[in-house]
Amino acid sequence: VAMPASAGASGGDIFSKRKIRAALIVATLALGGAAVAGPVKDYADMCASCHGADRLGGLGPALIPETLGRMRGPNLDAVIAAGRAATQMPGFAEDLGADRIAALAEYLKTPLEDVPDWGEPQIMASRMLDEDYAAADAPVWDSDPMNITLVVETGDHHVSVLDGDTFQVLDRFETPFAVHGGPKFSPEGRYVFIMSRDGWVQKYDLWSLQQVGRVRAGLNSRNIAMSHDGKWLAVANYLPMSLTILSTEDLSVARVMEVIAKDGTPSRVSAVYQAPQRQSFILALKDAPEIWEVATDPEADPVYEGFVHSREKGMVEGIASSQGLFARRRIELSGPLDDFFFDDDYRNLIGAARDGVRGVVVNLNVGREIAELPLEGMPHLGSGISWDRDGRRVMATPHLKEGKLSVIDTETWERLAVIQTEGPGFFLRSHENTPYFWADVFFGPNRDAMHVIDKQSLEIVRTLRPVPGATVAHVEFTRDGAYALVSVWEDDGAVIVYDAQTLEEVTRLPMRKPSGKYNVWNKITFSEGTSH
Ligand code: DHE
Repeated sequence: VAMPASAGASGGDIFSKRKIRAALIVATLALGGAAVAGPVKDYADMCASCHGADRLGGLGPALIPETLGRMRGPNLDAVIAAGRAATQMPGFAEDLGADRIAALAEYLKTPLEDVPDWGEPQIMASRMLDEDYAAADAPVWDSDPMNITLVVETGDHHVSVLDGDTFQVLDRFETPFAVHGGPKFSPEGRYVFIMSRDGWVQKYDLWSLQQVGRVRAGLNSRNIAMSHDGKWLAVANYLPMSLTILSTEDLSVARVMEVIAKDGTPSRVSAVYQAPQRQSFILALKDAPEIWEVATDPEADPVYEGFVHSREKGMVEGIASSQGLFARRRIELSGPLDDFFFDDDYRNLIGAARDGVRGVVVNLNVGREIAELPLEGMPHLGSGISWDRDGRRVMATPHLKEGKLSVIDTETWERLAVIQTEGPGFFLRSHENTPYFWADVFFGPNRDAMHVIDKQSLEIVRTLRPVPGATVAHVEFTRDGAYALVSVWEDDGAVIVYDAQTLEEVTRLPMRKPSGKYNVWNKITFSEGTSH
């Protein structure tokens, strides 16, 4: 039975942890220790009641390699031995000892033998709509609704809702365990949808400051995308290999698309994005050389450039699996793409080839690769941003394996410049009203540095080091671009607000390992310099 993955949200009460351990021991004795000794039995005795008999999660998160392999922080043995701070997870060092803990950790790293069905009936059975939720007629606060900014706090699985003018915290609510990727706002900015790596999707009403409900759309998921009209939310899954499309209205299932490549290979979905001008979702397959385009508005066929253009020119074979809503088009590639970026009108997609040394440009209208450029050092194109420079539209991307940023001309697809940084970075951010873009140094000894770079000269104008030794990463701007919010990505971290012009610190808001930050206006207007 699926239960809300709310582990860890309600604080690290030592007494409740003791109670959990005591209850587990009593339960084990009552069962008479039926199974054979070993990690499977230890799992059943100690872990299953919170993490699910099938390791797919319950009160606590799923304990499968797809989830565990992604978690940063203390290693698995240490978490089993000592518990996890600020969560309900107790320590088992006394009960199990080092050898049994090591065996248990190894067991958790083995893939599941069987992935249970996770289709419409299972997803619908997991849906929980909050009974005490009441939709407010107007916001229950008097801040600018377009300048609300969310901070995902991964330290204790919460989101803080900030007034973007005063930086006052209006609410701090619990999320599912291990949120990943950007939350997505409804087009008018009232509702936000948040996804966890365990596949939970949470709907929250910013006007009422209340959760509306949750549903488990996948067992292990990558990210979510909102349709152009706000009606549908696509969830990219690794487990099972599917794309789940939910109704944003009530989190019900609109469609579960099994992801199977043209040659019959089942595939995980690397990521899904909204292509607003195309009125479609674009997704990349991780295990097959294909991109899919899924229609979200059949009424808008004339501007549905992807389909119409291709159909008229007869350039793409096997265009759509069907007509109408959620019709699917396949674009075949020479190899799978891991991570990608779109140009401004969503005509072209630039993706990172698996070899980590090339970028591949795919024209989505004609449905084929049109250019290739050298991008060694594993470009992180998902973090790319674009702006105008010398009358040309350029984009920049960090590299996960090298301390540099590449700046690319999006007309000729040539690399114009390489900016050396103090180490490999993860996120880039800018805003149309600021002359700079901000680049973190997420990896290596200089992860406490944040470069501020001139968008025209491409010179680093300042390197900020707000907390020596602490990771600083990910920037979001206020609606007008006047302030930049930077995460001090540590458990006793903070969001630091900088004046985006003078680069002086304005204020510091204590936060628990803040990761991404998301401003309503910048997101719903597809502001230049933000992720989409
Ligand atoms: Fe992310 C966004 C993929 C590891 C924090 N990350 C994304 C997106 C993708 C992606 C496809 C865009 C989704 C979206 O916003 O809709 N991330 C990957 C990976 O493949 C990678 C390298 C390996 C993995 O673990 O899956 C990875 N990501 C991480 C982390 O280790 C980070 C730093 C910590 C964490 O929370 O797991 C991390 N990723 C983020 C954040 C965003 C993100 C904060 C949203 C950025 C934004 O501004 O929109």
